[in-house]
Amino acid sequence: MTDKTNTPISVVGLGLMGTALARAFLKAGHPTTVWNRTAAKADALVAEGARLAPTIGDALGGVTIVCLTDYSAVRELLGDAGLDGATLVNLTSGDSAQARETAAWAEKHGARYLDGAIMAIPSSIGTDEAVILLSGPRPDFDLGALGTVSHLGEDPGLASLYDVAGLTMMWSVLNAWLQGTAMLKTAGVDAATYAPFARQIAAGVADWLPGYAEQIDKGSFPAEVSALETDARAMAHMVEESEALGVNAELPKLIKAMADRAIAAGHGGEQYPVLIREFERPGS
Ligand code: FVH
Repeated sequence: MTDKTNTPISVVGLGLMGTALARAFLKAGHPTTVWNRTAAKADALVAEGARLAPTIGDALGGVTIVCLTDYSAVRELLGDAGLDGATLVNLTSGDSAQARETAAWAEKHGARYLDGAIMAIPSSIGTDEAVILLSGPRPDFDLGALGTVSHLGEDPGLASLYDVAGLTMMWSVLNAWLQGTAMLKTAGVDAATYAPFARQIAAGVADWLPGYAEQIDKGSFPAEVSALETDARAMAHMVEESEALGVNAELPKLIKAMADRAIAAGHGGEQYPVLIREFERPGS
């Protein structure tokens, strides 16, 4: 691995995120080159010590971090840039198919290509809380200046898959919290009062994951704590309560419908993670 802070880095795309990435590299002491379609966005970084590449081609000398709106912008920008010999780390958000296609495309043009995903907001870049996922060829350079960096494997689609899986977790948890908040507000309980209780429940559920994951990986779901048919009775309360209170019942109904289908398929005596079948092969 090359020295932590001496690797020359280029950052292409100086939106909110790209600017934070470039600033973190500068702060860590990396010689940092920047390029942006709208050149004025580089001014502050240049004042802080970055070099402005006059053309996109000039930005492709060292390890090049790309952070644009989407993958079509990446292909549009880099299509004519001359990628032979370049090392690209594409931290633009997308899905795994886009990542794999872009990896094949970049490699065909002679570039070494890593895909990546940023699970962080710009203000946390450069701290341990910023999770940066990489996949593709194992890097021989260090991007630790950005935060907690993990290389997930050779498949370039993995970082995007983890990203999407993480977003699914995030929005599902938030929606569940909002559902409970809406219900409690009908009784005059404000969001701030409910939040610590909700947090405790979410943390408790998070503790179940390793045991449930073991059941999924073994494909065996003995009801050690509760059977799915018992859970489904509690789900009915969730639907009925929401409807009676006049709050949105779509999420409770979806949760119950999935459990009902698994029960109808003969899994009512098994434990909750047996529902993985409903996610993998609905109705099986
Ligand atoms: N901001 C965030 O919190 C999230 C956190 C998680 C991951 N994302 C992803 O990061 C990518 C960039 O997001 P961003 O917030 O920096 O986005 P913008 O501030 O809108 O900047 C977009 C940059 O992309 C440039 N750009 C767009 N199209 C083109 C193109 N055809 N050719 C060249 N550059 C292009 C744009 O340039 P300009 O408008 O300033 O000239 C900006 O530099 C994104 O995938 C998030 O999902 C961030």
